[in-house]
Amino acid sequence: MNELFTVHQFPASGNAAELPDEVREQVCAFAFKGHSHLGAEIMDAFPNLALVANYGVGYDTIDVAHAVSRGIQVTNTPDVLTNDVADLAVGMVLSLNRGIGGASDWVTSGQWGSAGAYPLQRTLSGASVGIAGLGRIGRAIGNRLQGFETDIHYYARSQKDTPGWTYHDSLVSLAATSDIFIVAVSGGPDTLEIISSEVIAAVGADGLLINIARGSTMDEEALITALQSKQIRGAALDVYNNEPNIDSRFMQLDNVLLQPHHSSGTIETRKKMGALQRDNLSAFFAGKPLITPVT
Ligand code: 8YV
Repeated sequence: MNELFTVHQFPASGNAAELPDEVREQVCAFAFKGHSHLGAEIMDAFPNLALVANYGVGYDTIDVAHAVSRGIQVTNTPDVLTNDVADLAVGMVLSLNRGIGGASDWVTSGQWGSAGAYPLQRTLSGASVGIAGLGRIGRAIGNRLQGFETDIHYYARSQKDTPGWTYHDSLVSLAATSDIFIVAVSGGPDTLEIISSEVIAAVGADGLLINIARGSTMDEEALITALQSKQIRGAALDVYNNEPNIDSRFMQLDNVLLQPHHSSGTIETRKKMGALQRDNLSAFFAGKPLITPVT
């Protein structure tokens, strides 16, 4: 980036006013990374801002409505991360369902020798998998889990062309049907806490909940209560509210698999995400059409 563009680092304090006025006036594009809020106040500190190029497919922390109102374009990095995100979701399903983490601890702690065989786990083949959100990532998860001979159900705003998969028009109905309930919806105001206490209750005492989407989609208080009281069998989470300083009660639970929001975190995919972000910036500066605009 530094060779291609004149780059100014945004102040670590988050306070745009720390940048000299002439720099704020010169800046016309942001290379945005991370999950902090990018709202009107920051955008408006840059009078000539015309592009926010996001490093990531999800742009829920960017105030897109404000960007549009100011004529600021927004781009993201779709497709290049779909496979890695879906792979991690499947890894979380396999690991949680078979207790792979606990089984490893069983060996390393010597319990295999002292206490005998590891407690029996559950079969994945034949299980009902419910996927909330059938965008690129939800579909890729379904395609993979179909290979494990599971029965795929999904919730989306409308029915999709997915022969053999069962559509549900309500999240409660999907959760009630699922042995394994996977959240793959986009973040943002439309999906805020849509995984409500009612949906979580419907997952049931035999059910697992996987969240690969955004912490904001979840009623986290209800999830923690359900996990503490074993109202659901377990949860595998890659995303939370207040990352990376997540609710410490998660760390006290024995029925969770916790991942540090790294579903796109491979060398290959992060390179592709960076290249796509850079290519959007290059297109913008060359006056060409943006490659992956979201607005
Ligand atoms: C992050 C993600 O962008 O693409 C997304 O929406 O959640 C991730 O790939 C990544 O962690 C970089 O912030």
